[in-house]
Order: sequence, then C-alpha cells, then structure tokens
Amino acid sequence: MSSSPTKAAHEHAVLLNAIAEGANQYPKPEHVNYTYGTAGFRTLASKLPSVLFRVALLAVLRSKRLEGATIGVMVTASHNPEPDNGVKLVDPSGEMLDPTWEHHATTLANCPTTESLLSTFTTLVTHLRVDLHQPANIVYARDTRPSGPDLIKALEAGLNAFGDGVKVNSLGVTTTPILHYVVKATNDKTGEYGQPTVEGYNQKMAKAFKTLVGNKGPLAPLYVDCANGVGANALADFTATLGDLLPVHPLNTATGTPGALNHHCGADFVKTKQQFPPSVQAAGFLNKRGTRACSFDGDADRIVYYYLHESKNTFRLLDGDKIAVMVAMFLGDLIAKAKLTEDEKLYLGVVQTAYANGSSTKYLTSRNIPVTCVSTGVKHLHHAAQRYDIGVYFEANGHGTVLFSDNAIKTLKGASPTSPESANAIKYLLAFSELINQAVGDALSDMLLVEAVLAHRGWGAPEWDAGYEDLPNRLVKVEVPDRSIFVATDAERKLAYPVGLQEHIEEAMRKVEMGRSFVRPSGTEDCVRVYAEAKSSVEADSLAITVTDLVKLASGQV
Ligand code: 16G
Ligand code: MG
Repeated sequence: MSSSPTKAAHEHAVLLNAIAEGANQYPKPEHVNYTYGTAGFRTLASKLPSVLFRVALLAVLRSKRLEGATIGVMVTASHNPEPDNGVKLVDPSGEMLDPTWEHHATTLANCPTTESLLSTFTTLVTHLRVDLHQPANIVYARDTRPSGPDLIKALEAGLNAFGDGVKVNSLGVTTTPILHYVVKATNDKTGEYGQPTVEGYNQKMAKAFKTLVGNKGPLAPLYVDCANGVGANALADFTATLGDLLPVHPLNTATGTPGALNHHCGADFVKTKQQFPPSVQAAGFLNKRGTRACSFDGDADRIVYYYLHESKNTFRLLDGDKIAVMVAMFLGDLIAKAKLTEDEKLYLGVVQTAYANGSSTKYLTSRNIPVTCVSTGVKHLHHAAQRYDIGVYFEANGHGTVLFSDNAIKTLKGASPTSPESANAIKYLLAFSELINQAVGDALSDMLLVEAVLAHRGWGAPEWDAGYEDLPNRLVKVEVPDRSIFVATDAERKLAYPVGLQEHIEEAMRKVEMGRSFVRPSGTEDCVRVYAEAKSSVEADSLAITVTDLVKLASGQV
C-alpha cells in the first residue's frame, strides 16, 4: 500500500460515506431473509433492490481480492415467472461464484441497517484480506424482465460508491451464458478464447459451426421456442452472423409482452409438463412429423428438444440426458477415429445427477463410457466434468455443456494425423471445443452442438431418439413445514435423515419393477422433491405416490 495510515483511513471513511449514502436509498425490507443459493439470490423482484446494491459491493471486493480480475453480475430469474428476478455472480474463469463466497453474499444481503452493512463490509475487507487500492473490473447484464432496469440501477449505485476505483462494462440485455463467455474471454490474457464481446461470441460460434457442417448445409429447418425471453434476441443476432446454414423458425419471441416470459413455453414448461408448448403446436409444427423443435429457458442457459412421434402421434422429449448420450457417443467415436497414440489418449466421461433417467445411465455404462453422479446444481457437475479430458455434463432439465481440458486441447493441437480420417476427426474435435461454451451450459451453443452431431450422423429426431427408451418417471413437489429435516447423501441418491425413512423408500422401490426413487430438499424453493421411475407409467405413479406419502408422514403431516 502506498498511502500513509492517515490517508488510508481518510479514504476508507470517504468510501464508507459513499456506500452509506447509496445504501440509504436501498434499505433492506424488514422480515425478509435472503440466501445465496444454487442460482444466486432469487425471489420477487420487488424484494431485490437492496440485494443488488449489496451484491455490487461484494463483486467489487471479489475483483479487488483477485487483483482486478473481471467479475460478472447477471440479473435474471431464468425460468421463473415474470414477477421474480434474481442475481448471481460469475467468477473470473466464467464459472459460478466460489462457494466460500456465497456465505458472504448472504451475510451482506441480510444486514438489517446501513450501519450494520458498513461494519460488515469493513469486517469482510479485513477478513478476506482485500486491498481496496487494487483495481476492480465488473461486467454485468440482465435478461428481458421488466424489473431488470431498476435492479440494474441499484447495482450501479453500489458500483458507483467506489468512484474511479471500479471499471464497469454493461452488456445491456443478454443471455446468462453470453455474460459468462464475456467474463471468461475478458480474463483470458492469451486472447485465444475469443473477443470479449457479444459479437466475439457470435463470430467464434459461427466459425466453428461452419467448420463442422459448412459442407452439409443448409440443414433441415429447426423450430426454436425462445420462452419469450432474452434467447430470442441472442438467436436473432447469431443467425444474422451465421447466415442460411441453419434455417431457424424462432417462436415465442415476444420479449416486450407483459406476462409472456416462460408462460406456457420454454424448456422448464416442456420438461416438467412433458408436452409441446401450445404456441409450438399452433405454429403448424405438428403437421410436420419427425421435425425437431427445441425450447430455451428464460435466460437461455437450458435447452430441451422434442418432436412428434411419426406413428404413435405422441410427444417425444429429447432432454438433457438424451443430449448427453448422443454427444458423448459422437465425441467418443471422434476420439477413436483420431487414432491418437497411447501417450496422447484422451479420457471422455459423462457427469449426471440422480435425476438422469436410469436408461441413459445404463446405455452409457454398458458401452464403457464412465459416468459420475453428483449432487444437483451446475457447480457440482462442472467440477466433476473437469476431471476428464473431455467431460460431458448435462442435467436432465437441459442445463449442460462439454468441457475440454487444457491437456485435451494441447494433445489435439499437437497430434500427428495418420490418415485423412484421423485428420478430420482431430479438426472436428477442436472445432467442437470452440463451438461449445466452456464456461457454462448455453442453450444456443448446445443447440448448435446438437445440430452439428445430427448433421454428421445424418440423423433426424427419431433416429436420435432411437438410442434408448426413457423409463417412465414422475417428479413431485411436496410442501413440508420444515425441509431442513431432510438431509440427502450419496450424491442425493439417498436420505441420511430423517432416520429410517430411506429404508421405507427402498422397500417401496423393491415393490415395483425397475423402481428407483429418491427425495431431496430443493435448493431453490421451499419444498422437498420426490423423484420416481419404474418400468411402467402405472408403477412410476404408484412409487411416486407411496414415497410422497412417506415424506408427508415423516414431516408430521399425516
Ligand atoms: C438451480 C441450478 C440447476 C438445478 C436447479 C435445481 C444452477 C445455475 N442452477 O436452478 O442446476 O437443476 O437449481 O433446483 O446451478 P431445485 O434444487 O429446486 O430442485
Ligand atoms: Mg436458466
């Protein structure tokens, strides 16, 4: 530190004054308790201004602690209804905020008064060993929610308290994964990841997609449900960059229509209801059998595909598990075709959660593809995937990506092809590493990944779907007086508490053919979730009902 103790004390006092002035404009509402959970802070937008102001303070502390590395702030509530909003922080690598800092976010958000906020802030500076003289860089964005602009003002008020001590970069309205991309690209001093702009993102993906399918286009038209959210803008921008190679029909692009966001559309609607969005049906899509469509969620970090079964005339879902399986098999084939030497061998694996359909896990393991099961939440999947050279991770709900390790990239760049086939395989693997968002699950990038694999395989949706048959499954939300009494273990496949409940669940599982069920407390809502799958729909129903009753009994509700 260059300044004298008196000067430093004076500067600190000036900063605290500026923070106090801003904080007084954004008082914390009484009787609200905030938690920085799996998806950051998320609740009714009206309760969030004070949280945004305080998140700004934490983002700046984190950036200064990391010597000015750029930190991202995303204002979104993803697939939640329009009155909700939320905010989450993005670490310099483009990944979710370091979990040890989540607690500091919660502490700051819950300070009841400006005085307590100032003293907590000062304690954090000391405790986290933050040198306030370090630079800070923050990049932020929001989705299309009407509450977004006011929340951004609260965020900016927090950033402005630091005056010249912070450099900011507003991306305006954009998707969560684009914000993650920009954070990662900004911090990548090699400049190899791509230009740290929305344009850079579009160019990088368009280039990789052309390398992969340029000679196979134009591809069959694709219907894209944008959930009336920010994905609509991102898709329009991207297709303008790409040109005609992939003809898309964007649906649900009404980002300005009040109440439309995620309403009867979007990835979460399709996955949980297991049906077409009515708007997609109305678009005449169902007259075109076998045609594939996909749905983004409200901030475009999740995607699911679906189509109408030709002969059965039924809705068929191609969810995150189906994407993971198809992509893992395809990349595995490319690795084999690359004919790398023993020393250059690349290990590919898949990371799933307990929600992955049992058939998908069986399909992969029976083909010797290693599968790791981890707890729900992107950060768990992401970290487990980093243990492979090529780590494919997807949650069944459609959030996922494929990570290429530094070793994988280095190996592929240095490999000597033994034939035109191996040269192509290496070229394609490298192009996939450019096409796929390396920071986080990304609906747009995942859509291109799926389209590239389908084009290479020469498949439509039915051929993709033919790999395995999902076991019928049910997801039940159970409201209980106190969800904290439910404690999951073994990557959430079992319950440690309440004592004895797990044995009863297992007894119920044994009563149905291929039965599997688990219970876990939600990380985003005040409820407990029950998952059940079995050989038949009737058995999946009965298992779900039995386990739901067991949960209610254990929580004293029956
Ligand atoms: C969050 C997670 C998502 C997970 C979901 C589970 C991130 C970015 N998002 O939305 O991965 O599937 O929570 O919700 O980590 P639940 O705990 O309410 O079931
Ligand atoms: Mg989302």
